[in-house]
Amino acid sequence: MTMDRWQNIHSVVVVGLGITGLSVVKYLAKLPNELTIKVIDTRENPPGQDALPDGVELHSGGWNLEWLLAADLVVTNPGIALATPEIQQVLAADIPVVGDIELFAWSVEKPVIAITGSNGKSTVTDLTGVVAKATGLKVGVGGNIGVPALELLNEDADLYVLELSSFQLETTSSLNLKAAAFLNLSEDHMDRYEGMEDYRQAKLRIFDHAESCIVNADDRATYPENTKDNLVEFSLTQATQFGVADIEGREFICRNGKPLLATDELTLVGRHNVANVLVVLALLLESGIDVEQGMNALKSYNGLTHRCQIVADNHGVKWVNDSKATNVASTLAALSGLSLQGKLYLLVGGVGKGADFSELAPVFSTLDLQLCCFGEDGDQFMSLHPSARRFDTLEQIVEWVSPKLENGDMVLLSPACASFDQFSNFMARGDAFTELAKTYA
Ligand code: UMA
Ligand code: ADP
Repeated sequence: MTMDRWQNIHSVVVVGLGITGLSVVKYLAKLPNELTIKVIDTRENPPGQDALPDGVELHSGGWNLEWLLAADLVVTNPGIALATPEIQQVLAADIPVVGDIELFAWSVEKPVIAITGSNGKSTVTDLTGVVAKATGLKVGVGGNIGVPALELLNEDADLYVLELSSFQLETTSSLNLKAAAFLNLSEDHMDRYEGMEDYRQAKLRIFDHAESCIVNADDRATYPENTKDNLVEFSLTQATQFGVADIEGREFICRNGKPLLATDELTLVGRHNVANVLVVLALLLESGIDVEQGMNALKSYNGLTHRCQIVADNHGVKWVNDSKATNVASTLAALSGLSLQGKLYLLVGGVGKGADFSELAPVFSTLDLQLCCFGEDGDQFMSLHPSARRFDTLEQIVEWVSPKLENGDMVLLSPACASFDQFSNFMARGDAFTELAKTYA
């Protein structure tokens, strides 16, 4: 199967290094057919260049059209948009352009589960992996969550669970899935897409070769255009295959009306996490996995770092790191799950990615709020609440805030923006906040 795909491919150009590009190069170098591998990265000093295997040429700091147009296959990093003029020239020359997930699809021989959506992907991916492992399976968990999919093929596994971004799905066309979930759709990455429909269509590609398509009945944008008989719906509000029901005064997560567990048994907090758990169960049960042995792991799971995580709790003041909230919907989810006794100091800002933040204003107006705006697009939040105050950095905010804090207050970093203006990624931003919280709490 794999070799057929490669029959007429002798020269491959990998565009964009980073952890994806590096995983692609290493994977290509191990294939039995002797490929010529070249790498282009438009950055002056691309991450991963020191780890390139011998014999792989690198062109950095710009494009190299000659290399691109002489290739039999071009493999792009998810950070490179297909709309990039140089990539458009490659496509116009009938040279196939794929991403790392497509290469994974060509190779993988075990069942795969995949998850996409605007928010909750990493939580659902991680928890699906945790529960599947607890049932005794060997599970490889990766994709957009931070472990390149191709790296997973280095270890033996019974099942793969992949988080897929719209960027990765754009360049994937033959991934067979046991079960696929599209969690929700809200505005994100509007700097990369022409509009919401374009972004949605990229995500819908997850269902192209899925045996079971899990969709959110509370968000019709997650449904594929052509109704399929393999749709499985979940909902927090309607009777669907996977839903919640009140049974003698207690709320249960149910499959076809039959209770699986009570929501009060979950350690995870927030309604959005109940939805996430519905999806985890749908993915596993629809893939034919008996989740019984994984139920304790599901109940005790307390989430990934950087997602609404309490990082300091001193003198009655909670410091909460939700650095992974990189769009409006995720910040709204954090605010809707709050149980607040005092004032909320909310830290917002960073790279806005062309988003419209006005949706936050009505929610802000219901809170006892001090809004602290920072980073490149901090100004865009200034009109959303009368308390808004402008800072350059997280450090400046925490210095100003800490003498004011009283019992019952909360300091919440849920920035609704990407971090790349001031940090290498959302994890570095969350770590910086956590350090400050530990110093000032
Ligand atoms: N870039 C260039 N020129 C190049 C190549 C890249 O300018 O030639 C820039 C692009 O702006 C790009 C950025 O570099 O956006 C990122 O490239 P990278 O080297 O950081 O990429 P990787 O390290 O390979 O990380 C990628 C995903 N990054 C993106 O999709 C931007 C990671 O998702 C993913 O975890 C990793 O592959 C493994 O699959 C990150 C992400 O932000 C966490 N994803 C977006 C999101 O979740 O919202 C989709
Ligand atoms: P993703 O991988 O899609 O970015 P994460 O699980 O990392 O998703 O969560 C990102 C942010 O979205 C966090 O701030 C988290 O609290 C919030 N979130 C998690 N699940 C949901 C959901 N189902 N709906 C809305 N927001 C969510």
